[in-house]
Parts: sequence; C-alpha cells; structure tokens
Amino acid sequence: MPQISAFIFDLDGVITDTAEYHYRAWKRLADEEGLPFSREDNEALRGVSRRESLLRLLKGKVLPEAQMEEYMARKNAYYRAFLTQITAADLLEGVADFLAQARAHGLKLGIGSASKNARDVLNGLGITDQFDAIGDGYSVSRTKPAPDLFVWVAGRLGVPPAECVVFEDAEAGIAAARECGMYSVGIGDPARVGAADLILPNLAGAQVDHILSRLANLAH
Ligand code: B16
Ligand code: MG
Repeated sequence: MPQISAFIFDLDGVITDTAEYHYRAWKRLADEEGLPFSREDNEALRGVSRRESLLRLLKGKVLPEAQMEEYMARKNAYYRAFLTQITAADLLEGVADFLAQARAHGLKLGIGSASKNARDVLNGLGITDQFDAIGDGYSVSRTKPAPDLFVWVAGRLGVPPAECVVFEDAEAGIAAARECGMYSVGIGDPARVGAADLILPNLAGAQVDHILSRLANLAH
C-alpha cells in the first residue's frame, strides 16, 4: 500500500470560487479597452498565471511590455477590490469538513496556487493557519503545467512528491501533479480534469478514507 503523507490544494476552484471575481475584473479591463471577452473565454484562464491570462485575453494581439504591465496592474486592482469582501462564507461546500478530516488523519496540508493574491484570499477565508506550507504566485517562476510549484510545496512540507495528493480544478494543475509523480484528484468538469487519478464534482461530502483507499488501489 503506497504511503500518502500530504494533501496539496489548489485554491481557486477547489477551496473557494474566485473565478467569478477574476472574470469580472478581466471583463472590466476588456470593456475599457474594447477587447472582446466572454465568460466562455474566461474558462481558458482557469489556473493560469496573470500574464498568461492576459496573453490569452489578447488572442494574439501584441502590446508593448509597459502596456501589458499597466493592464495587469489595473486588472489586479479591480480583482483586489473584490477580495476585501471575502469571508469564511466563501469557502466552497464541504471544504472545512474535508480539511478537518485530513488533519485528523495526520496528513500534512499545503496550498499550491498560481495566484499572487493567495495569502489575502486565505486570510479572508480565515483558514491560513490550517496549512503547513503555502505556495503561491511568488514561490517559483515556472507556472503550472510545470511541476515546480507543487515540488516547492512538497519540499516545504518535508514530504516526497510520491507521497502527495494534489487537488486541482485546472487541466494545467493536473498535468503539473502528474509530471512530478504526485497523485491527483480532479475537481469539477471531467473535460478539464479527465487526466486525474480520481475525479470528484467538488469536496462536498468527500471522505478522506475513501479517497485514500481508492488511490491505494491504483498502480502508481
Ligand atoms: P493572480 P489558482 C489562479 O488561482 C486562478 O485560477 C487564475 O484565474 C489566476 O489568473 C491565477 O490564479 C493568478 O492569479 O492574478 O491573483 O496572481 O487556481 O492557481 O488558485
Ligand atoms: Mg484552480
């Protein structure tokens, strides 16, 4: 039976749903600049960095670096205005219970988020102190699907990658977990997270015991 010692959670789309706020912030910028941007377009920004999000929003349009920087700063200011409203009520259903179960199992808990705002989101949710390590958009330079962020978090937790399970809602995040030999649990649409070892619609009602035994039965 494989040993599993840590759970590493993505933030947006797994612990809370900040995707709506990212969408509204990008949409405001796009409207101001006369750039077409829909909710469907926003789905392609899930889990990717701020710069990569802007590149995808620009759909091939090339801008000078200074203008890219200004767009990213403006979008981030709009996004951060939403963050001031975040409270424990914004935890996705089942998350508080799932974290408590994982702790009771003696698992180490980490965050592996692409966001440079991850600490502020966690503080707003009131759960910062539940994690033994927090990896965010400042921790490494290569973003998901590179495995660097999850490897960084595992290092901080003092756990080998092969003993970690990543919970992710984005295709790039599942690819990153697989790349470094971690187990992966995909949260949400199988069209996005179909490459994961296990897929769950969300963490509502999820049982740590059940997940550990299903992963133990996989050839890894
Ligand atoms: P920021 P995650 C990601 O969070 C979001 O899903 C993605 O939409 C966003 O562009 C990215 O963080 C960077 O966020 O602009 O706050 O640095 O899913 O990795 O927790
Ligand atoms: Mg995510």
